[in-house]
Amino acid sequence: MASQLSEAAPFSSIRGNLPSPEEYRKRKVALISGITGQDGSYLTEFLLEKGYEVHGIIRRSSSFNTSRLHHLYEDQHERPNKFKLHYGDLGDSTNLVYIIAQVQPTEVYNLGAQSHVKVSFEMAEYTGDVDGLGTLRLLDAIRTCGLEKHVRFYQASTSELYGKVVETPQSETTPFYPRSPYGVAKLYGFWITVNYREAYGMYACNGILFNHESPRRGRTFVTRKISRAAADIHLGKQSCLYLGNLDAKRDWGHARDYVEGMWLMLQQEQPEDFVLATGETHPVREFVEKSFAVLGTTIKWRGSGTNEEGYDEKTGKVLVRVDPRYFRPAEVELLLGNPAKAERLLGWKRKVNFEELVREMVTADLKASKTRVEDQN
Ligand code: NDP
Ligand code: GDR
Repeated sequence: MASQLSEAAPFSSIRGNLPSPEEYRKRKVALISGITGQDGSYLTEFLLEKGYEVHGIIRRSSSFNTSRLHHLYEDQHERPNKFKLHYGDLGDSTNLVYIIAQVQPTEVYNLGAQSHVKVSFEMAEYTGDVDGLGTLRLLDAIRTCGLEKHVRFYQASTSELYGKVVETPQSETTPFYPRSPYGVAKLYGFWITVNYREAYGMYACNGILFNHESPRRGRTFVTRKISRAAADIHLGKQSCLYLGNLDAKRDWGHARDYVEGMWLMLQQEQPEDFVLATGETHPVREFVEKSFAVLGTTIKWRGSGTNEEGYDEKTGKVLVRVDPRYFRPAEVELLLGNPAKAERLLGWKRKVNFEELVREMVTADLKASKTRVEDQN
């Protein structure tokens, strides 16, 4: 895809003729890996609103993978020089160098990842390659282009780094103890970002983000699986929801709030690492109860372990069952973040609370379920 953006690649060579970092950063050009994901789509909207030219890396796929960007694509005809997608992959260094040289971004957001924790146990090497080494490849592509003093870099780090509970609430000073191949790969991503900051003076930040959700959340993550099933069960399209560990506790916020925090991290005097979280934790079981409650159904529980089930208080019908297939070989039982540093230094604060998040997701899934025709791809 040759770039047609008027402001792309304004400088004549990869390593020559670069203006000072201050001059270079007068343009506002963002490059996002993982732009087709939940966070990528919200971040794109946010940056376009701020007047950025936004470039994204998308993977070639035999099926349609840009549905979360569809509305922005339409908009592209109105703003032709503001939004551009480039084929690429975090496993392909040459391609990353080419994209960076062509786009000459002022900010790079590394959101691309195999982001599913359970899947990472089945695809451990691939997850390590993309989530761990992929971060290195992107950082090195910036250096190869001679832009290490010009580009600001955001790394999508995660509360999965904390893994096994050492202390709560978890903050920037809490020791890491990842519990999955995903967490371990992201540990590499975290430290290589710190290392490039210290070794090459790069403006590089880790956002240690706790779980954040939205109606655009992937359907196999637990919140969206629940909100979607609650809507489908309510409309008689599904009879029962099967889940794994109902006792796991997560600090759930709204993705739209969190992408603003990513941007804020890149607008400071000095690069630092920040936790973004709500400071509240809720069990999966409560997400189930609150989701069904939005639709007027009260869930009661009986049994225990793999025999536990949730039933409709009024009809007695069993609507939720446990399926051990969804258990993980090693689990992260409790996440609860302390966002005090981000609140103090970035002025960041989440806006959407837990109840509002659940309501928004269930309401969106109810609306979508009423008109959904299953995709044939
Ligand atoms: P998603 O799973 O929704 O999106 C992941 C994105 O990465 C997709 O665009 C996907 O492309 C892309 N991707 C996957 N593999 C590759 C690859 N090999 N090369 C290039 N791109 C690739 O994740 P989220 O939006 O929820 O999360 C964004 C980032 O933040 C991820 O790195 C995640 O690990 C991290 N994170 C997320 C949190 C959350 O609660 N959402 C919390 C903390 C961290 P495709 O669409 O083609 O699959
Ligand atoms: P998580 O999110 O692993 O925290 O990673 P997920 O929604 O997958 O799981 C949260 C908790 O729910 C339990 N659970 C189930 N999970 C799924 N997916 N499916 C089920 O049926 C189910 N039943 C119970 C899980 O065991 C777990 O304890 C997300 C991802 O976005 C990561 O990329 C990100 O880094 C972290 O959040 C912060």
